[in-house]
Amino acid sequence: MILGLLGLGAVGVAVGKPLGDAVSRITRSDPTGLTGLLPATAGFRYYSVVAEDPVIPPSEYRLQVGGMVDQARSWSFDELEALPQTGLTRDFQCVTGWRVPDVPWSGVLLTEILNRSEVRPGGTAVAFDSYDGEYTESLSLEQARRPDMLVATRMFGEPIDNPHGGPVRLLVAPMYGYKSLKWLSGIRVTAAVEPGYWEQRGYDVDAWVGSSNGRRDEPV
Ligand SMILES: Nc1nc2c(c(=O)[nH]1)N[C@H]1C(S)=C(S)[C@@H](COP(=O)(O)O)O[C@H]1N2
Ligand SMILES: [Mo]
Repeated sequence: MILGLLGLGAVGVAVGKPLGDAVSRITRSDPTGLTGLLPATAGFRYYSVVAEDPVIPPSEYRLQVGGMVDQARSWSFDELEALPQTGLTRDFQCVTGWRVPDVPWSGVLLTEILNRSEVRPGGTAVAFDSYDGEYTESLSLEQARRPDMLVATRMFGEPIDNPHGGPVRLLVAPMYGYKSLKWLSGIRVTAAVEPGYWEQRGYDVDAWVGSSNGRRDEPV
């Protein structure tokens, strides 16, 4: 892994591995590092915890939904696009300090997918897996049913590109960016919250912007 090229600087958390230093790097598809200056994704820094990002053609994409549900199944990209679509415009904010205001997203509300899966009575949380084989995330079932939790297929009115987690990523709009898992491959309903990748390394599970992680919500 190539470390720290985007120069995010020190992260003011006392616990865990400093996220910014650990994972920020320039995309292979953009060795000039100018991605952040392109209009489509202006302001975004690119993050990945793996050396080789997964590349998933939309025609091969599958979202596996299982765990404590009565209707486990997989969804193709086209099937997701045939479900009711929701648009959300929200600030996107990384816990390391950068923020992109008013990002338009669209996709399927997580609760729409959960409803169609028929969550069993013992299910109280949701775990998320990535095609990268490393990154994971989690939400309580109550959080997952909020109207600002999206299985996102579009960003800035375009299909989500590969560095930003396309064809399908999670958008956890009211929380720090690390909750918004890229290259979403699986949704599992669980009996208890299973802390995700950064949460196992000291970051808050409940990552509400401005109320956690030492309130490091000032844009750099
Ligand atoms: N699979 C995966 N998802 C991920 C990450 C990651 O490293 N791998 N980084 C997270 C962090 S810390 C942030 S701030 C956002 C960044 O989104 P971007 O890379 O599209 O800018 O993705 C989140 N989702
Ligand atoms: Mo982040």
